[in-house]
Amino acid sequence: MKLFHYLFSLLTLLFLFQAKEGVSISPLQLITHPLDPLTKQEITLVQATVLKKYPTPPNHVFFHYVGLDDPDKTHVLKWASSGTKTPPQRSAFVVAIVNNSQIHELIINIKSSNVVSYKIHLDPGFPTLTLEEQSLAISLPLKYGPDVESINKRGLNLSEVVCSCFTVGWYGEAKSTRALRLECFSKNGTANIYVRPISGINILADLDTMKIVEYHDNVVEPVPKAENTEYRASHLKPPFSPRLHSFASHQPEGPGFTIKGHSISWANWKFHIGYDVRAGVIISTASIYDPEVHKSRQVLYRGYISELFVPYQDPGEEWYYKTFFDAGEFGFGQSMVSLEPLHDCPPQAQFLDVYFAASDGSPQHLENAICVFEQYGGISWRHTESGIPNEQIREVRSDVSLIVRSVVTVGNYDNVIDWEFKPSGSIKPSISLSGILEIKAVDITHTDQIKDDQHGTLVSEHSIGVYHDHYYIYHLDFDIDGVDNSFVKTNFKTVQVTDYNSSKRKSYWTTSSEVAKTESDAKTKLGFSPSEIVIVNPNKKTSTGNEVGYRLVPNAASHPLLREDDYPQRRGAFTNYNVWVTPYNKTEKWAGGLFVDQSHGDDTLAVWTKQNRGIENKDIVLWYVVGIHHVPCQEDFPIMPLLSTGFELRPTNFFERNPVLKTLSPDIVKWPGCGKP
Ligand SMILES: *[C@@H]1O[C@H](CO)[C@@H](O)[C@H](O)[C@H]1NC(C)=O
Ligand SMILES: *[C@@H]1O[C@H](CO)[C@@H](O)[C@H](O)[C@H]1NC(C)=O
Ligand SMILES: *[C@@H]1O[C@H](CO)[C@@H](O)[C@H](O)[C@H]1NC(C)=O
Ligand SMILES: *[C@@H]1O[C@H](CO)[C@@H](O)[C@H](O)[C@H]1NC(C)=O
Ligand SMILES: *[C@@H]1O[C@H](CO)[C@@H](O)[C@H](O)[C@H]1NC(C)=O
Ligand SMILES: [Cu+2]
Repeated sequence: MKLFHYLFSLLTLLFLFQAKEGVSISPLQLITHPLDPLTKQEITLVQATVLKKYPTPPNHVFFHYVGLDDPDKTHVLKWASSGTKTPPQRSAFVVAIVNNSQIHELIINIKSSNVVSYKIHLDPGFPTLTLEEQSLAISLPLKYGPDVESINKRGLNLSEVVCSCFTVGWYGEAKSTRALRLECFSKNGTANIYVRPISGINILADLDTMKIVEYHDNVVEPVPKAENTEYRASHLKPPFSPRLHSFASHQPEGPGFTIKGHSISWANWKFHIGYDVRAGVIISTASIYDPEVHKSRQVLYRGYISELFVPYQDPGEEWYYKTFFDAGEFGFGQSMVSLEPLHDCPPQAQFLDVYFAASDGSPQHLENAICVFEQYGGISWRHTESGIPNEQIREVRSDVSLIVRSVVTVGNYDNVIDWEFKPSGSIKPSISLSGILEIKAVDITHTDQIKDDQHGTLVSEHSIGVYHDHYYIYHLDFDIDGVDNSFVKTNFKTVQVTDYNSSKRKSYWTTSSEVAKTESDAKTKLGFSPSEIVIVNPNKKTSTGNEVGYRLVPNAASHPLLREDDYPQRRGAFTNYNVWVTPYNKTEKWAGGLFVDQSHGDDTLAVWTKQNRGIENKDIVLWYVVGIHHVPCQEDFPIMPLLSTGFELRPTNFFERNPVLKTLSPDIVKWPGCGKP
């Protein structure tokens, strides 16, 4: 009896504890920040609201985009500064295709479940593909008589063929319908399908009718062999390379960051991790604590990858169309994959899940989509002083970084997307590419046999790794100590000394700064002459009179090599400059346009900036293009080791002095069984 009573109390306590937990923190359900991504429940509500307007049947409704409609920035900032708990009203933006052809844009008030506004999109360009239509399309060739024949004719086994879909691009057609190109591969003897294309077959599928509408079988090059294409450890034969020694990461005090809902606090940083089915991870309302003024100061209102443009450089019939826009066409967020604990992220990482809407509007769950972790960050600063007699001075501070990581896998390529934060105030976004090259099958086995331009590198027998680019464009909405900011370009110039009485030197360099007044002034091609790119708040100065700011430390710049009037380049015209600045405008989110599939390039950053709007002492957005011209090499085959690039956003006269002067190195972990500290 007594035992029973005791058990009962324990259960009651547990129940109460759980109930309390449910009310206070339930990260996936409760909105704690106005920029939180749509929850599972909200996606369901949005689905119901749209289907109430267009009931099925008689309508056919497919959801191509469901996401948070950005709350007004002024409301978000007011919410953030007032400390109130209830976030502003939430709305969803939806792009749905009704009855297989009408593209509807809807705004839905989530609380009242009302369609607030809607319009039909009639201009060129189609919405992001759904995962479902892609999977339907890739099953078409295997059921299509002529294709079955083509496969048999090549002596291949139909059950060992898989197909993949590719967006078709735009090449000057006045009108077009939604379509995909299909290409098939052999999986006989390898999981590495992309290096085994079945060439010579051109297949076009119409997406509205979900039927093959064009089919040609022409040239036949051999399917490259399966040998030496495997990458799965379980399918590789010994001997393996020397074993790497183990590492341990251990945080006896636990992680140094806390995640509440989607808001992170760590060291001197506070920021929010959002998610969008098109953009993937979105970093917002990042602010840093300034010990001099005892408060947090705004840095970045929002940062995300707005588009990724990947044009291949083979103009032939089977390749010319391969000019992909991975965010707008395939959805960067939709293409995120679950991270593998312990390998994609270290043992001490914490994970966030995400939800997005499937094509029927129902919420889909992606587990472990984002991870957050700390890692050894190298040296923060150091000095050895040997100039003072009889004194030994050596001061070294070791650093810790915080990383927010996600992986976007669009077909063959994997993009590891990191946002690294530093206690010094730096933010270091980076991208690392891995995955598999797209291979063109050819009839040669040695470079001696090359006659024409092969548009790539012979990376293995019968296998050309085709030249291509990866251009990522970041949307970086800085709010340095407030929304009104300016863009300052500092050029370096050589000065000749003319008065030899005053100096023995003949020359020196100095700087001259220009504040960009309009969008045209800000357009910058980097790498041709040295310059510094800084966003400042002209209304706020340090005690010595410098404008507070953040600098863009770019990587090696890359510039487009296509003609500006070439169709893919018109659509990807946001790569014409490395740096652009626009006045903040809620609707200007996607550098390649809102409707990118088969777009004509009339809604790009390059078009918006023709308005040449004023950008001085205004709420401005910096756009930065990170590009890689990829000349494949044999080491990229059969799978590519990580290729990384990145840049730094670094405080510049933002703080009065080194902000980590008084940041001590983390304590040394006393590891059991290890003698030395
Ligand atoms: C879709 O087609 C159905 C059946 O023809 C029709 O009843 C419905 O009104 C159409 N929906 C729209 C939005 O036009
Ligand atoms: C599949 O691969 C095996 C071994 O690599 C080969 O013997 C066989 O002929 C292949 N089958 C087809 C249909 O290509
Ligand atoms: C085709 O492949 C399937 C599955 O690998 C196998 O069961 C079948 O025997 C193959 N057919 C021929 C004709 O090789
Ligand atoms: C430099 O000094 C010499 C000798 O003192 C003088 O003659 C000359 O005028 C000076 N030049 C200038 C540019 O001041
Ligand atoms: C916002 O951008 C769109 C597209 O460029 C433009 O049509 C609209 O006028 C802009 N709004 C403001 C307030 O500038
Ligand atoms: Cu590449």
